[in-house]
Amino acid sequence: MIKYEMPLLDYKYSDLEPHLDAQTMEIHYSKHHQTYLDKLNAALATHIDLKQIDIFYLLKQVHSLPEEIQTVVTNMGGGYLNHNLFWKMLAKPGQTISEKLSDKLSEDFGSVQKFQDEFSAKATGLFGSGWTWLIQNEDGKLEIENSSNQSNPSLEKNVTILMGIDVWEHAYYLKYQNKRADYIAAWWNVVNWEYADSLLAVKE
Ligand code: MN3
Repeated sequence: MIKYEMPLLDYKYSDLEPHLDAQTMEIHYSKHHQTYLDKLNAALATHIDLKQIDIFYLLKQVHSLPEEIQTVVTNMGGGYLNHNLFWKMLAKPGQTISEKLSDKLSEDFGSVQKFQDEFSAKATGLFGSGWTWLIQNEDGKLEIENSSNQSNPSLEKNVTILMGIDVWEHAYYLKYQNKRADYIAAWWNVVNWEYADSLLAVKE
């Protein structure tokens, strides 16, 4: 039997105000994320022989699962995993960026500002629903990548995800309506730089 649970948040819904409003946070967590989880668990409950493993590894081997649940596990399991990551990648406003991360961003993008501009442009330009990620590839280089729907690059290749933004409309529509660029600009205020720094590998 295999069953996943909602993660706990390290902050209150209102802690990311005014950048991410409490109502959007509450609906996003308690309705959208909860629904991904419930539908994932419901699909898995039809196969009680499956063993509990981390959701990341379940998704990595989704093609070895019974065919009739592969699509629902990809979509709902992907949504479950991505939101687990998303909440951890957010923090109360006021975090500063470490020297280690700032140096690495400057090395790979020219400057922290250039990285942010490139990331914002990529997230603004993503067509439809999806995510924009900062990843560190196998060679140690930082890259920005988009994914559609509820996929993410670490499910397809050997990379580390350091940062990511949900650009599905449900992530911002209540406060920002069609103005995705405004949501992205506000999101920079609640990026968890410490989390990204903790995952950054630096070659000596
Ligand atoms: Mn979402």
